[in-house]
Amino acid sequence: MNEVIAKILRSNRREFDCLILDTKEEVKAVCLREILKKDHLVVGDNVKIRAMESDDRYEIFELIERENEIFRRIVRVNKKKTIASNIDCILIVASVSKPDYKPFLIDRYITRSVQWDIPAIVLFNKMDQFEDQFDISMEKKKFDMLGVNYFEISNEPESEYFQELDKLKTLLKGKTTICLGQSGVGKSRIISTLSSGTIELLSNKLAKGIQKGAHTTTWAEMIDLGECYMIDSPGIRSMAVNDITPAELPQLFPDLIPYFNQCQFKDCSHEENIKGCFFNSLEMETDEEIILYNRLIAYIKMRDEVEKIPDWQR
Ligand SMILES: Nc1nc2c(ncn2[C@@H]2O[C@H](COP(=O)(O)OP(=O)(O)OP(=O)(O)O)[C@@H](O)[C@H]2O)c(=O)[nH]1
Ligand SMILES: [Mg+2]
Ligand SMILES: [Zn+2]
Repeated sequence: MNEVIAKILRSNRREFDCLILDTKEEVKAVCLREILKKDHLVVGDNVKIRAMESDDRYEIFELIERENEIFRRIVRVNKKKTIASNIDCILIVASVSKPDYKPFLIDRYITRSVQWDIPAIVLFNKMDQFEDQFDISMEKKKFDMLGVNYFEISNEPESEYFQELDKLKTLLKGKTTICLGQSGVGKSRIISTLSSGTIELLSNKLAKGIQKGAHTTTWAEMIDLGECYMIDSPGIRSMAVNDITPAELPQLFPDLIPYFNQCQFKDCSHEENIKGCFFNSLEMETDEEIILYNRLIAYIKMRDEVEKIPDWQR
């Protein structure tokens, strides 16, 4: 049997669900031990597989080089843990109501998207429940300033924001997209809506799976929507940034770098009333200045967090 290229949709400890790219046939595959030793295969990986003689499964004999990775570093053992690969787009899902919108959490996801070098789109979900709980226009302005695209959406068909999901779908055509965001913001339901109802009760299915095997290696699962691939993920409990070093953090705020460069001292801490700090000159009269200041606060919060970790632990 010839070798074919397949994409990993789901990974279980020993076995992978793979989609043969040419034929769109879903098959089970095991991985040659020497590959597993070298790389830990993840959802989104493209692999070369061939049919096995012993049973009707396939074997993975080569990992095709990844274009990018969604990862964290494990601080204590100094290892990289990859969660998914070959991602074209990150959907940062936020809800405008229940759970409340948390601006600083979105800033953290944006920082990660810069670190991973993958473009992000912010979704303001549950717009059918929006009653001016926060100043959404300022948030939108912030994303405009950051060059981050956003959509205001709702999964309720009678809401005027439901149509926005069609626009999003057009944008995601042909792409592999991962949904990230706090638990309860609607990640699973968005995927279900985008599938036009062909994928139902995804959240229930996933939730059950998680309960069953509390620590299975299945972190995320990829769904083939025909026009695009979507990866659902369980709500991330912590968006700690403690695996980022104080030295690399400023580069993850490219919007602030031109202003950092205007501070009189190279090692400026940008704290309040620091001599020569550019940010002291902000008069907070325009929206732009307020947004800039809020981005600085987001930066300082993350910096305080990364500086708390002693270097030997990183
Ligand atoms: N009113 C309203 N409710 C929504 C909307 N989108 C999702 N929900 C509800 O919000 C709840 C959580 O949605 P899920 O899709 O399970 O959220 P999730 O982000 O997948 O959560 P985790 O799997 O825990 O990470 C469900 O009860 C959904 O029906 C929406 O646009 N409007
Ligand atoms: Mg879910
Ligand atoms: Zn400064």
